[in-house]
Amino acid sequence: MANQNLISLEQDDRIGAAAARLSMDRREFLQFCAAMATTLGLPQGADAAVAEAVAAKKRPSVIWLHFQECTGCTESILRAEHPTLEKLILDVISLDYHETLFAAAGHQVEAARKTAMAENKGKYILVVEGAIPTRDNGIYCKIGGKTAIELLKECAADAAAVIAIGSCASWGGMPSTDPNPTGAKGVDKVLGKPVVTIPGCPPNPYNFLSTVVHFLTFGALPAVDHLGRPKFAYSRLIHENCERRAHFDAGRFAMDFGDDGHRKGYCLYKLGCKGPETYANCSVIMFGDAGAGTWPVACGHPCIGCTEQGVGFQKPIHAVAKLKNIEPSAFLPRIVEEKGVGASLGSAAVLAAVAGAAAGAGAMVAKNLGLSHKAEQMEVAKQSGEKTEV
Ligand code: FSX
Ligand code: SF4
Ligand code: F3S
Repeated sequence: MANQNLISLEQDDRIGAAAARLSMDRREFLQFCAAMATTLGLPQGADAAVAEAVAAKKRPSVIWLHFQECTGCTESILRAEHPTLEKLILDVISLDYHETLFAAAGHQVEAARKTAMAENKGKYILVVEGAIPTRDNGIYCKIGGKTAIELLKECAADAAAVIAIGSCASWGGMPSTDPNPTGAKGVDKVLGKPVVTIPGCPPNPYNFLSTVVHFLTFGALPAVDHLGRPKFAYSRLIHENCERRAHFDAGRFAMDFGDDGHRKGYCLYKLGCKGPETYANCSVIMFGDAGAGTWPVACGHPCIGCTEQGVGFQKPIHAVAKLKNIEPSAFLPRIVEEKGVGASLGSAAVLAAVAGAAAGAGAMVAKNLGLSHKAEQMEVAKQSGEKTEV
């Protein structure tokens, strides 16, 4: 059923202004906010609050630190293929310190950080990208003459909230892989208190945006699990929503890269897929939003568990995963779906919102599921008008 509150906002001037800023029309903007509310698992009616919060342009100040990492977190946000995602992120926050994006350098940049911290004392969001080297008093990463440990503690002291973005900042990630020569640790270990973590190497930018939008709308970060991960994004195993799950259940596995099963899109479990022990929403909202259902498993590569502490960068890529629990698939795929036309994240999420479905279910409906090679060939042939044998 249509949400009257949201629809009544369509004529609101603030909505018009926000939509114009983002090069969307009003309806697209409202649909996107509805999708965001759905992804966050908010109750019906909260979509209007999300739209108003984004349109209000309160723009919390964000100080973004970089430590031991590859800058992939930043890249994944800036290279988001959805035409509005990176715009939205840069529109909803005021990015007052970010080493990769700053044109200035040296003392000017340090001054900008200190000014932003002083002017927004107690109100800014501290985003940390990268692990913190702790061995030998942290000398393995220094910025502006300070160790990562010193800088992190200084910036966290007056922050309203701390978000560890990426697996490195969340739990050490790749730099902490054995033998961990620099003593790389996650932000929570160095600060000695829990923080919100958005793991992934790199993390999905949509999860970061949704977390910030939640903060904007409610003045608080979203509910998290025992590892600080927002529940809206990390409460399900990848395996529960995987498009290849029907093959897993039926015992159809790719045994080798390029073999018949691999070509047919069979389950990648026996090639080392860590989906059964990795909590993340990649299989629901996909990744990279390149418009064709892109995420590791859809591309034919097993999930390496990049979000999951103790799995990503720890277990050998092709070792088989531990089956954490065997829940029934959260989504039962249709037998024949058109393959290769996955919806963009925005449109898929909008579908979910419009259908009033559970978060992300729209994305699953919109993309291609458990399709056998033969069925796919038949579908393609049907569309091109060829006759096919059944
Ligand atoms: Fe890189 Fe970020 Fe991986 Fe780490 O993402 S993509 S190494 S999680 O901190 O830059
Ligand atoms: Fe998907 Fe991997 Fe699970 Fe197979 S093992 S269904 S490829 S998540
Ligand atoms: Fe990472 Fe696996 Fe998702 S490798 S991006 S958690 S599918």
